[in-house]
Amino acid sequence: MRRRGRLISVGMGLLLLACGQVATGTQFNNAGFSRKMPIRFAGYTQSGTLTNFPALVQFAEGSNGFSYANMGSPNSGADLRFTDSAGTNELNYEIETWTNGGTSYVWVQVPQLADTNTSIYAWYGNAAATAPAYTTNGATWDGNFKAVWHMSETSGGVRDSTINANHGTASAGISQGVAGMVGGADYFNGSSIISAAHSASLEITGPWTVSCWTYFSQVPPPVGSSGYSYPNLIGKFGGGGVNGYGMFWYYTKGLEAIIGPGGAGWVESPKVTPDPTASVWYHYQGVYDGAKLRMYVNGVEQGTGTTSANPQPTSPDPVIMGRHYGDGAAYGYFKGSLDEGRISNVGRSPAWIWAEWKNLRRCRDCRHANCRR
Ligand SMILES: [Ca+2]
Repeated sequence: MRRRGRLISVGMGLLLLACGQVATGTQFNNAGFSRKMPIRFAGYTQSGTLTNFPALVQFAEGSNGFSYANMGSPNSGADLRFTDSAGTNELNYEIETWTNGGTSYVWVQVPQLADTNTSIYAWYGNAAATAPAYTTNGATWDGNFKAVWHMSETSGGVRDSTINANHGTASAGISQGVAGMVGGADYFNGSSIISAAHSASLEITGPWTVSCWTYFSQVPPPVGSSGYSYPNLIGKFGGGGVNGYGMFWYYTKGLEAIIGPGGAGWVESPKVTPDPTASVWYHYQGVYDGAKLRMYVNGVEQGTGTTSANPQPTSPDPVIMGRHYGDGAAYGYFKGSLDEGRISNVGRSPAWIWAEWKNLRRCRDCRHANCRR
């Protein structure tokens, strides 16, 4: 039982964003949790409520009264819990990286991100608490997410955090765990790829959104033996390359979102303008809402979209990151780093796209949880 008077509230008014159907978690029992910290998403200035939005929350020693020493499991974060602003509805979360004494990155499923007053609570300080199943079973990512690759591994596979288990395989030449936007990222050396095998969950033949943070080491990307370069950032193409969806560097044109509607050539979004600057992180989102194909850079739409048709099936071809659909040696590879790759089977709203960019951008700029910018 919780002893009255023992619960300590720490941190006031964190300005993080700073860093369908609403998911309903279990009723939270705060017995045994000695700390309670409010987190306010004051940076969300768009109109429109975002449902089940996975928000990045940072924890850092000394920020807003937070100390790892006050946790029951400071080495793992196993006693971390989140609730809605009422303190009753427990929220799904996933730890991307946890560093006792350093900065830790946690994705929290916020039921409704509505305005600058949206807030949640973090709870901790319970040595008896163990990590709930939802922290590792994909529950933080609702059914619209078909793949989420955090790319923080330092070796082995590239894990998909969703329930779909679309795990990626890194070829030789991928350096895992390099500096990224959130925790680690993957570096592509100009002759390497990450691929994720075909699955039913990735066979999208309607609206979609593909996103990633991208750091080009070379612009335009290095050419292949043909003298051209056409590497995917993230793309799933099949049918000889004329079916599918993704974001792609189209030689002489630049970075675009592309749909293969089958047989009639690709449909291309307006290109990214201007071309990216090398050695800078950008957030790219390719979005098809069932009518128009659009490209966003750092939350801003490029042009006004292109009328498109649905992507056609790509089975049995995989998702490919970093290379042309069929032949990297001839048509080139991406050289640089990718972080936080995502595929969804909905066309995300402009407010959602903006919030995904702003949330990470602000966390990266702040580097600590009590940033006031
Ligand atoms: Ca990452």
